[in-house]
Amino acid sequence: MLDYKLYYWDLPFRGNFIQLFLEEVGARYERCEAGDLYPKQRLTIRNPGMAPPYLYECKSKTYYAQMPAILMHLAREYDYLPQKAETHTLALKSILDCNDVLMEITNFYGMTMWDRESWKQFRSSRLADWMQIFEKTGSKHGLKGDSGFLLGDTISVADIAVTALFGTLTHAFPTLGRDLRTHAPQVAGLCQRVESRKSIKAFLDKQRSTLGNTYCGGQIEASLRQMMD
Ligand SMILES: N[C@@H](CCC(=O)N[C@@H](CS)C(=O)NCC(=O)O)C(=O)O
Repeated sequence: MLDYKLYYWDLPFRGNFIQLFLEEVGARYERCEAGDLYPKQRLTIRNPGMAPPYLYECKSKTYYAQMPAILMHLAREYDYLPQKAETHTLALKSILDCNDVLMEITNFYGMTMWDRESWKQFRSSRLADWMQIFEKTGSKHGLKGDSGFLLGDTISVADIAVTALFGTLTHAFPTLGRDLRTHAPQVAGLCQRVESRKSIKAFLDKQRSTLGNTYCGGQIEASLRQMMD
């Protein structure tokens, strides 16, 4: 008996935000091909949504789209949200920040390809600033290189999101691991710790052995790869 079906391509990019969470909480789920719903069924499902990921919740026969909304829904279901108003809001803010980074690093989902100059500028300014934003958020809530979490002393959905963002990115593009260790050393440590959690590790080991260092696929991944040195 399944709890969820996740409709996404066999790619880490945005799907891993949901998959790492489902693995962390031990939910019974299967990943289904995005094309089973997208684009033909996107207007006919309960709660229509523009693009994958789509999460189907079996118990309510309900679909959810928009990665941040899906994660917030799951976090509420499994009690992975901080209790205080400020940190609760910061959990959502962190997920939205992650989603912005995904959009920026893919140049608005491949609307234009990277060139050396624009990539250099992005890497040294906005990407570095994004990393520092997460680092400062973590520091404020007691995150250390070898202990703690982004928003306090308990794991929350924000830790899953930040790991799905930077763990996935630096695995796909190891050279960006240097940037993360420079601008956000404590976040780098957090990603390693979250990736080592038992069920997440088993999932990532399997995914990485089949997909290698694939990230978001398509021409935009090829363009990103050309930028790495
Ligand atoms: N804001 C949405 C973005 C969804 C999105 O752009 N999905 C990509 C794949 S990661 C896609 O399928 N785009 C095709 C489209 O928008 O038609 C979310 O966070 O889930």
